[in-house]
Amino acid sequence: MTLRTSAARETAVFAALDDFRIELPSWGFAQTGTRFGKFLQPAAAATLEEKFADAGLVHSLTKACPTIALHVLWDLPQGVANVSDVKTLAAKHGVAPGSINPNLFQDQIYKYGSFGNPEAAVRKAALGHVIDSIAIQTALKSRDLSLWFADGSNYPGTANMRRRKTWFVEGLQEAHARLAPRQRMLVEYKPFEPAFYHTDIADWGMALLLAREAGPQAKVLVDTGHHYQAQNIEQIVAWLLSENMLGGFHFNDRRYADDDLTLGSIDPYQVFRIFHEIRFYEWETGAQADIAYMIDQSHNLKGKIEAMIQTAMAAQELFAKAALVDHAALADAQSRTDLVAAEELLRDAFATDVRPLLREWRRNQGIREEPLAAFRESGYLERITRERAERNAVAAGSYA
Ligand SMILES: [Mn+2]
Repeated sequence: MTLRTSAARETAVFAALDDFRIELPSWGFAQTGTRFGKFLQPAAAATLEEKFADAGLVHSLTKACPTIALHVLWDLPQGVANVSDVKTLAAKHGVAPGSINPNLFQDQIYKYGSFGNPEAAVRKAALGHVIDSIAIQTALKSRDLSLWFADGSNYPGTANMRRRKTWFVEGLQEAHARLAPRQRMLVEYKPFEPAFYHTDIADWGMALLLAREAGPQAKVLVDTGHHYQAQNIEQIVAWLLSENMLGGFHFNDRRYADDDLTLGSIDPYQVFRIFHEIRFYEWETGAQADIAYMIDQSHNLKGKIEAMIQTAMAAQELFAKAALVDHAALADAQSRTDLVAAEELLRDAFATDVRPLLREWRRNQGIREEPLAAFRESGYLERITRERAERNAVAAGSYA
């Protein structure tokens, strides 16, 4: 059984939704594709203003996405010189700058790695870019610096994995020393791709060790697409929570590898189980988990804005379902090892249709009950298609 009365369910879901925010990625609105090619969309955003406008629209329709993650190379190519543009756009479009993402994989110098590169000059250049990114983070009052490293190697014997670990510790410590007191540094892991023999930060254990070595403001970032098949992601979440080392998420779904599919499209129960572990931790400890929920998806086939609205709605639904678990009953069933009763508490919450409560919550926020329908009726897509189509037909550009 879930929480017993409908009043209790409504209170739990509304409180959960009031607190739940998920960050949009600027690159999710741009022309992106697979490593085989891109299918260009006439309405895709090419400028920073267009990314802010699209993100602002998603937030206005969902009231769940007040921030946008920025990618330094793609969004602030002139570094801190672009900060005033970002502030102007944020005010104009009603979305604040969120996490700052340095780019340590696209420049030619990173062919053999960034923080793990055997050449000291490249390691220094990579650190310089991270320090510049922290300056942007400070100027924009962003809380999180989000670090993902593509570093790795393709063939056995070609990289000194131990030396590279040491270089990573050195680089992360130097970057951490530049953080202001309230800023955080999030360390993301991924088992393979683009490197196919070894990756320097391949799993949560490596990310945890490096974050600990870096300093107290470094935490681990869990990208749901960055695990081997069958890995128990909610257990990783539970362990990181118990170590106070879970800093944030990059949400996406997948069927095979890092597929960047819409959150919950393949395995919604997986996302529910992650949210459940967070909420159960908070109930048991009385602590508020300090987690940045972020989306890391780029859609090659779906319309980009629609896919983001769908993602925000899926996240809200699954978070709301997790809020329906009766924690006291669960703790009791676990202590009595009543396996079926314990499992059924999760299954019942997951099976509950929370969409009527979500519609009511949206009415209370003064927005339309059905954000996807509201988007289709808004005429926004038709307008930006007219405005952007001609330019987008000729510009294939960089990744984002
Ligand atoms: Mn990611």
